[in-house]
Amino acid sequence: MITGITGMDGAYLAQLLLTKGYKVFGTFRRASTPNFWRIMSLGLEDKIDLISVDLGDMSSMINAIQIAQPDEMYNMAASSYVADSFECPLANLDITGVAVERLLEAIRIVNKDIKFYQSSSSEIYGNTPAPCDEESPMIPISPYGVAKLAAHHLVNIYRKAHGMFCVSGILFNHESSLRGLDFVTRKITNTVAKIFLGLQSELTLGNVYAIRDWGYAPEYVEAVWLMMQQDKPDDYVIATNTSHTVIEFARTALKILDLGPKYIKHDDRYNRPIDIHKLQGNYSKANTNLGWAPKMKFEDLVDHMVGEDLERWTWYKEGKHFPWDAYLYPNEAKILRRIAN
Ligand code: F7E
Repeated sequence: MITGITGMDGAYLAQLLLTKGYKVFGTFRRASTPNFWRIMSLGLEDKIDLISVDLGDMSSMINAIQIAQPDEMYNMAASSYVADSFECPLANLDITGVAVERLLEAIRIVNKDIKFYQSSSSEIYGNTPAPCDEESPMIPISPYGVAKLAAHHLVNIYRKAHGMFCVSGILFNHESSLRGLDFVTRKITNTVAKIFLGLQSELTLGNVYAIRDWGYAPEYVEAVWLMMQQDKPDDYVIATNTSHTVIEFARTALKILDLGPKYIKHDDRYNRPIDIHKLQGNYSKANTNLGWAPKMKFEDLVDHMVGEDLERWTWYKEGKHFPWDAYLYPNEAKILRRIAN
């Protein structure tokens, strides 16, 4: 069972579990605009069972657990946009943090043997000097980071107090062409593709000197699965051990399409009240215990994402597809009918 199956990690994890022969149940939050484009673009819509769950509602979680009767539960649901957590801190604390307590309690009540994975985040470190590993001080500087740290500690408590198999994957930034457009990498690659095709004239960014450790999302969900297959539950940092500035990402993306940096503009509206300056991880423990290591290099990641966005916008120009994230694929009606039934 995957909570947040409509998100980037949820969709990739579902794909991975299906290849391993799992039966996959996914929970999603019903919204006025359906959000199944990732599931559909991976061709998963007929292969998974969807259950509507609101992370604010404990009874809907218990109901979902009783329907799915999972052996493993992966919590990929959160309000994951850090900037938004400054605008709506209470909602973020509830959905990103308190909801994890609800999930853990629901498992404890229904079936303590269900293994639980929590998507923790490098945001829990705040400005602790890089590189960070599992032992580094955790001093978050965003409401989102505080919520993730609360959840992180709760997982530890349930492991020790109730003997439950629960793990936290401390994932550093991980990206792909299924990333939402709010996040800086996809915002850059999507805009650069549009600039190349003459559909947009500039790339407007906030703090371009922020440094992040960017990996490739499909590789990160493999690490997530490995954590759940260990004899002993434990927490793991998943990262690339390298880092780059936002402006480096933007320049690299522009260069791939032979565009210069003149398109990059600054707008204070994209600055956060406070921002982590540098995030870089150390994945040694995951390498030793899980045998995991990242494969895709920074330049290849940027190249891949630019290529995918260019393809989407080229289709659009040719009138074949509307590539926006909320786009309803032709099959969407089918999946919605199935949910309604
Ligand atoms: O920002 C700077 C921004 O929104 C990266 C989430 O998955 O990873 C992600 O959080 C950096 C920040 O990701 C723009 O200020 C500049 O320093 O892509 P982002 P994030 O905040 O690091 C962690 C590990 C998570 O757990 C989160 O859920 O880029 N930046 N200009 C900008 N950021 C955005 N979004 N938009 C800009 O225009």
